[in-house]
Amino acid sequence: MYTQSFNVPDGGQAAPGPQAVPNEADAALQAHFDAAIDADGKIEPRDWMPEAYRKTLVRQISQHAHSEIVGMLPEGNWISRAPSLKRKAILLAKVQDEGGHGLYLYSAAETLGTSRDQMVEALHSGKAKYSSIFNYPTLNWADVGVIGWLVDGAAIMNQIPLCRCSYGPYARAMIRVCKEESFHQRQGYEALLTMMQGTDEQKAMVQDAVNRWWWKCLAMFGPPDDNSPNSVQGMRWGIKRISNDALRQKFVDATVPQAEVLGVTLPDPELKWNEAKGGHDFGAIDWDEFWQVVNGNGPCNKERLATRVKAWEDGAWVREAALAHARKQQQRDMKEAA
Ligand code: BYC
Repeated sequence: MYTQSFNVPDGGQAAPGPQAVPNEADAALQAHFDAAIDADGKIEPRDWMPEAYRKTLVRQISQHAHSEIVGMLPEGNWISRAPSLKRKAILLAKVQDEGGHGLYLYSAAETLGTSRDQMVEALHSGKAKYSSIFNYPTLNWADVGVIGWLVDGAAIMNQIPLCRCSYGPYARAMIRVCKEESFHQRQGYEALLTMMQGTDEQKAMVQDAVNRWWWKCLAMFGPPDDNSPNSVQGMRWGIKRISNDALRQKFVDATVPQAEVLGVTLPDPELKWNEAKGGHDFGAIDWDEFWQVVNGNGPCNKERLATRVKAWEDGAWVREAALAHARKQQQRDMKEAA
């Protein structure tokens, strides 16, 4: 079962970040917290918060951070094979941005009293989840464009409401993340537009990539609302603002006209406009496949984790050197102050 609960105290034990208080004294603090949530206010790191709220945030933010970091891998594979200097420079910048998003998010989660080392350990040991979407392979250059257009497009749809999340550090991190994601989405769409003006072979590559990624992107929004155990409380706390199904619907409705302009067919014979609901109907998502992937059995889960663990181990000397330097600096500062 995925959780970071092992590093978030359950009872009244004080966490290094926001102050925890014994349960008996909670009523007034709880009322203050509830009032802030009801008034659509922000909760900040030093504010009292229920432990369940803290845990939910650590779970979601750390999972989000891991997704950004693991998300660097499928596209990173293509940096050395980008078809031009321009595409290479764009892809390098994009992958670097994802690394930055991971760092803002780890920092936001650290304000809740969980260290980055603890979060990284949870990822590397397989306890922590990251987005299902990054467990699929990137087979050709069109996949890189489709990741920008559809994966980042889905990410933006999910993340714009998070800019209004009740937890201040997460909401503020998401504002910058969303601006950068918007660039990522456009570069992907533009790369695909270029390919769609090319040879028949290039057009076929784009269609093939869309066929392989479409359903995986719909599943990215998480299980249907009636099978989403965290949604009700997440919405009550103002962490989630729009439900998994509502975001999925918005994504489909926004993407259909973009596909028409691009000249690709979305691989769903049941996809059609429904005048009565003011949105598109679409076919059934394969949730068995989704859970297989989430539970570690997707096509690339093992490879992705192994790559992250190796990068961490290979970087041990850098962390040791940085710590040694910090210790020396501290000793020098203390000597000077004495
Ligand atoms: N993959 O009750 P639910 C990016 C889990 S980064 C894996 O609906 P919740 C990008 C869920 O964790 C994209 N697991 O949960 C980066 C829960 O399990 P636990 C990442 C998933 O939290 C680089 C269980 O299923 N974005 O786009 O209310 C390059 C039940 O779900 C997934 C974020 O992380 C999934 N797709 O809602 C390019 C955004 N979906 O934890 C692009 C922040 C669900 O109880 N996160 N699960 O064991 C969220 O908005 C929410 O956490 C979710 C799930 C909508 C993902």
